[in-house]
Amino acid sequence: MSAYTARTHRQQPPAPESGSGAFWMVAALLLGLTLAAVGFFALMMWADARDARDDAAQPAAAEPAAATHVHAAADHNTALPLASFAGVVPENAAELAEAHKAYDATLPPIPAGDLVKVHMTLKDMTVEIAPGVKYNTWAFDGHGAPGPVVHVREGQTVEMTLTNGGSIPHSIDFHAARIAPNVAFKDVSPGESIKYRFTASDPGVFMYHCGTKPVLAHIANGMYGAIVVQPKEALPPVDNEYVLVGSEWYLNGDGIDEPASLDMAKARARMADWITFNGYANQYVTHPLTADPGETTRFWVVAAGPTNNVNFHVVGTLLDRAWVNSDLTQFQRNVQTVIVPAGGGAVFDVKVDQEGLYPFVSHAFADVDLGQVGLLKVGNPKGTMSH
Ligand SMILES: [Cu+2]
Repeated sequence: MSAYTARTHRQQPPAPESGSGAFWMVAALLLGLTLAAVGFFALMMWADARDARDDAAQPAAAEPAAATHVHAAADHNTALPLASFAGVVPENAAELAEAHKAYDATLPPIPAGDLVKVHMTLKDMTVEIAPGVKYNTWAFDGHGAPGPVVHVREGQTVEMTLTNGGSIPHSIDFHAARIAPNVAFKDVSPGESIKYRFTASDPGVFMYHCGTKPVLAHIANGMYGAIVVQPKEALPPVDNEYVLVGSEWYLNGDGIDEPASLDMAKARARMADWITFNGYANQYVTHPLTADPGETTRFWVVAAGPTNNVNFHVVGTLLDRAWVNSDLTQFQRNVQTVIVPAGGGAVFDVKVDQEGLYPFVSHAFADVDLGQVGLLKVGNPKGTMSH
């Protein structure tokens, strides 16, 4: 698994072969051609300028086209042509990946009592989304992305308080809630808070996210997370439980010398630069999740998007139990790959007997190439994964 070999952001141009006669002959020829081309384009520009002057003298017949141009110019996050920064990392990426503290995927315990109070403060903050790649997020609870995992039991009441410590309005929408969204999920101005309650009546793993318009931008900027609602009647017991939130990032720069921000045109075009589990490319390749041979591991998976599904698959085994669409009333057995739709969730149990490194991926392999892969390290295998 070559995680960071794609390319680094400073590539040296090839050195010219100085002192070669052939080189100078070619150079002279190219110079001549260039001068001819410049002359031709100068002539064309003069003709265009004359046409434009003539057009300006006409009544404003082309108003709608002009208005469209103004709109495009106002969208200053748009850079054309769309430039990809996929796989662009600094030279010391491997070292930085090692130093990165991986997002803790372990499912946290359920708080006691009938009422679970959750308080998140939104912050504008810069986080790393790949080794040496910085991004300006709007983050839930100072976590970067995803926000904290909320874990409750079916029947508990969640009291959500959202404080907006950012610079523009935000909100929080829980897919696990049955509640009037115009009341609960409304925008909160900077410096203000909103508080609402809902009963966790539906078990499963659900997405939460900012629902402020344009939602594409707010989710793409890191405003998402997972809430796990355990069913009253317990699922089969397992040995390890991990939460994975899939998402993708759309960058207006490589994020290396200065943090990148959202490129909205790329988000609309679905042209991601990085695709991640828990917000950081390949973090569980460098820092694998663990299990012992013979243990069963449960993955609670949410696809936050904003747009991509997660095609969940574990290399080297099958999904022993798959609660598709996080419908916990029934599961499929021994399936290979399950789609977790953008805005959806699913739960997977995997029992691995043989020691080894088992990659968990989105089996849409462009996603793996952009960082949506991790390892389940079973036991203490020797060597590294070369898949
Ligand atoms: Cu928001």
